[in-house]
Amino acid sequence: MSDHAAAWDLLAESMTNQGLDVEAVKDNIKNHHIETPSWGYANSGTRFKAFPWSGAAQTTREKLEDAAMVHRMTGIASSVALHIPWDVPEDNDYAAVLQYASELGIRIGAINPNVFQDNEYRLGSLGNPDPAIREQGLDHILECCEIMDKTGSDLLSLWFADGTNYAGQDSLLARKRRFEQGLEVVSKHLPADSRMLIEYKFFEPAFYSTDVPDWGTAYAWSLKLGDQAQVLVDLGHHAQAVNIEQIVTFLLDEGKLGGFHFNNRKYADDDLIVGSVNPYELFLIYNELVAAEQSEVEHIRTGAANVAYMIDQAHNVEGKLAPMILSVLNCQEAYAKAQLVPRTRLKELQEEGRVLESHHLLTEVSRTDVRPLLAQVRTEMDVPVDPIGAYFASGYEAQISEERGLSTISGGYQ
Ligand code: PSV
Ligand code: MN
Repeated sequence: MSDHAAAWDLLAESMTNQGLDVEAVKDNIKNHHIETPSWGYANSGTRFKAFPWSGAAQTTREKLEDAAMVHRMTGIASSVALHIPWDVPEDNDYAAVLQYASELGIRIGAINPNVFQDNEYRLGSLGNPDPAIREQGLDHILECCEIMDKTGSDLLSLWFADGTNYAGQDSLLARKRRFEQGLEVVSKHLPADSRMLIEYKFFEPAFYSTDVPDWGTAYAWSLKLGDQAQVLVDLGHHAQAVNIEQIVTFLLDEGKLGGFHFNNRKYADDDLIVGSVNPYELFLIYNELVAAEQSEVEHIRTGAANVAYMIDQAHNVEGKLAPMILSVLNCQEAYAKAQLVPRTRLKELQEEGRVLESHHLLTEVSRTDVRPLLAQVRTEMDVPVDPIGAYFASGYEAQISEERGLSTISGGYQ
């Protein structure tokens, strides 16, 4: 018996002894999909320097090929988010993009408008004091709604760089109202059965005020805008020490958690590999999500089933595909651990006010070595047991490096 099989037998036995349905746990892990971002496969950098990476994708076709490779290695990354205009195809031929994605065995996920990189947006997009610039931003977002139709996407991810740098620069009230007007127009143009996810960020690039600074603002607007509007939680967009899992739970109960942009950070919006700095926080977030999936309350279960799990990272010095694969795997590992939480026992301890024991129960689960479980799941899914090792052994990195070479073209962020 291989080491993996022996370790799996032991773990499966202990899971059964704890009353867990082993087959259901494996099925849940197999069905937990993580979307990757097209911009994560291209060159990117900081405001100091974008170091070119040999083989980094330069075209949308190449980004799709890379996303498909990540999917082949992991089996759970079958969709890729597009960023417009970075991913506008030649002759606007979205049918060709769709066709190529389907040949590669993947599909198009969220559509991300870009209302922050044109010179006109110096003072913002939907919050801009100039109505003509607001119109320009709005037109672009409405065009993205059409692109959703053309690509079969049911998610519009909205992130705004809008804000002000100096007190007195603009009226905070006027900016709030301009945003509300713009977002309302967007909500009326959404394709049927699609959702708009409002992303918040408390700082940067504006330094004095940010127009969508926090989940409260995104939540308040999504309430006003109706059922198709929800909140997008990007892990890098909070002040230090903010309890993200608590935000997640609140939004789930209110039916307003639309999705995630996973990444990790040490100081700010650093775009690091998911779980690389704080895997415990990632586990705690997943613990709330899995609790919601298993909730007795129907609307919480439905809301949890519709959460869009996406990665938002632009890797600058560590390569492109391997860190993306690692991020997907780290999400999967946190999800797997959260499946193992004995929820009935935890609830009993909580209700009896047994603080130390409830905390200890949760932390013990977070320390479980789920690698034999994941190895078993991957074997059953017919994907590599060691996806990172398999990626390096596949020759793909050398192949794209040779075919694509070293380019200074950035797929988005410079
Ligand atoms: C900028 O902070 C950002 O990383 C946001 O998180 C967006 O989601 C992403 O860029 C794509 O525009
Ligand atoms: Mn984001």
